[in-house]
Amino acid sequence: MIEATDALREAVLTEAIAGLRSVPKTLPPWLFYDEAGSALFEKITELPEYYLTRAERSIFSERADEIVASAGHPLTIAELGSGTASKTGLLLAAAARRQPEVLYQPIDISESALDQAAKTLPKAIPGVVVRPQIANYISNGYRFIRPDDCCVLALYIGSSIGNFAPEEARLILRKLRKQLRNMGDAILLGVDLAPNCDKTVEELVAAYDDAAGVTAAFNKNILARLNRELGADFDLNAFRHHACWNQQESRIEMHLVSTAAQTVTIEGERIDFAPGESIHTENSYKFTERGVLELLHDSGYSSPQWFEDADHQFAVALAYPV
Ligand code: AVI
Repeated sequence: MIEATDALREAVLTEAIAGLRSVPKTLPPWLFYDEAGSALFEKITELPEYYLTRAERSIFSERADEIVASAGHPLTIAELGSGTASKTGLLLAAAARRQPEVLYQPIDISESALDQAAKTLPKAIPGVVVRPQIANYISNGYRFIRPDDCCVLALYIGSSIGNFAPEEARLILRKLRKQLRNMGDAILLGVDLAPNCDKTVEELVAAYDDAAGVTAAFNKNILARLNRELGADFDLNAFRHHACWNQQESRIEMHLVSTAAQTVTIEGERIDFAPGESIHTENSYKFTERGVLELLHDSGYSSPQWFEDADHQFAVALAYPV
């Protein structure tokens, strides 16, 4: 068993037991992202099947100047759930071409990811100053800094919004809206597109069920984490990774399916599984342009400017508070 802080261990235990007792069984996707899971997610972003990261990066490579020029001036760039901010450099470089200094405010729960961003970005892009905030943007408050009355461009990219149900997504966007002023501020939202003439359901499912099994390992890491941190006794070989497209909800679902009748024990709590019973671990919602427009309108933003990659796989929407 490895040591986690008491508060984190308590949160993992409470949410795991509640999810595994519910019908159908669930586990919350934030449990994916311990050190091992974050490393597996980085690997996912480089897989041939996982087109999302490459498609979004290609939009920024081609349109960063246009995106930044459409936002107010001078600009400070803030980012929710920035991680290591690997794609953000393209937008920061575009802003640094228009003004001598750009303040970048990444907000994330991972201190190590923020440290890496703070170390690498100013060296790579002269003029960029990084002011990280360690916060969980879902449950904690956060505040953007406005040096010299700069306009704020708030990034919520990487399809992160897709991991939340529509009502939660609206709450996240409304909370962000409260930080923005009406003049010159903007949000840049990255969304993965629903199947269309250029994207089949099979391609979409493959992005969540790759041939090398990295996504399967990422999904099973949630059980491995419960074994490591809570001393649970999940047999990882007795669960199968399953990814499927739910057309009605317009989302990819990830599940861990029990391959046998079995009982797992966590902190003295016995959880029974029937053969074929699943634990629902993640939803990844996919959007149409109309769906994004409605989500933004409902959350207090204008109709967006819309940027897609050349293969119509991914989009970023630039919208203003109304
Ligand atoms: C972080 N998030 C946007 C990823 C996604 O595509 O929904 C998480 C992920 N799950 C499986 N593969 C990647």
